[in-house]
Amino acid sequence: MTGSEQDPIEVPSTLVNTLVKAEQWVVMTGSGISAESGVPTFRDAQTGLWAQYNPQQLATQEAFKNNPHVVWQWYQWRRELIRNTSPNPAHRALVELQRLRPNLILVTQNVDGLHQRAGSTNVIEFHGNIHRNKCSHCQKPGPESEAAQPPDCAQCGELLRPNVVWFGESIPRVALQAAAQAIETCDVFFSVGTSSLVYPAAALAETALTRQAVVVEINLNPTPLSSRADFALQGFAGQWLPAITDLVRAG
Ligand code: BV8
Repeated sequence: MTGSEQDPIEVPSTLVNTLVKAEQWVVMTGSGISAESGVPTFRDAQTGLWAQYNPQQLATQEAFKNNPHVVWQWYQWRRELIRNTSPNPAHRALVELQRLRPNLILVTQNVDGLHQRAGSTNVIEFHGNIHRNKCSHCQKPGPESEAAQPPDCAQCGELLRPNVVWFGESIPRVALQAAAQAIETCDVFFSVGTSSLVYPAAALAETALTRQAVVVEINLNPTPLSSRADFALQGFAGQWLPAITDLVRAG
């Protein structure tokens, strides 16, 4: 089910007044914003062959070291699934919001690249991008590959791996700094479609709460952020974001 199939929603007027005035926006998204495109969220039960695996166990250096072929094939399966999806109204609303608010900074935990496919620019990819590869040893970028097994690095001969941030790995410094800098000065911080359980991404909202920003959460379900956010909008990102965009445009 998607946002467009739902009853109409009402954006709180106090939030509308804030958003019409807010110039510096930071929007942080999680896998919930891609759910309406058909990309399973990170904690959705995996399907078929992958039902027996927990993503948190697969998305690690140890899993790749012990079982590179299984981990690689999991990513090939996800890449193929993502290639067969399209951006949804939530992604497209963020493109329009970035047109209306050119200072809007979009930080995503998602690796699917759907924000860029929708037309968002300067996307901060906090956890990397599933469509890119790098060497598991020398870290040099590697070409995309349809291969069923991880290809060898042209530079050092070790195995290529997806260029995503695995659990236990540091967030790319440039992404971390850009996100932190954007939050320092933002008027409004949106947390969209994330369970706010994965750190340090979840800490971004916590930092925004300690600054002058108005914090807005959009999520189907309550999260650890919901009770602390200034506005906790429960429901589909594909419904709330287009409604908010219409009101800002009418501003
Ligand atoms: C690190 C890429 C330091 C891979 C991913 C405190 C500080 C620092 C680290 C930690 C810490 N505590 C614990 C840690 C360790 C760990 C962590 O956070 N563990 C958690 C599970 C407790 N963090 C790390 O390891 C990070 N690294 O800190 O390094 C370090 C360095 C060296 C040595 C030691 C430490 C790295 C974390 C990055 C992991 N990589 N992705 C891949 O994709 O294969 S994370 C993965 O989770 C995805 O990127 C995903 O986006 C992200 C977050 O999950 P969500 O997006 O929130 O998805 P989820 O399914 O949970 O929720 C979806 C939500 O959407 C739900 O709430 C649902 O209700 C909602 N929803 C669904 N549909 C809709 C919707 N909402 C609106 N509309 C809808 N239609």
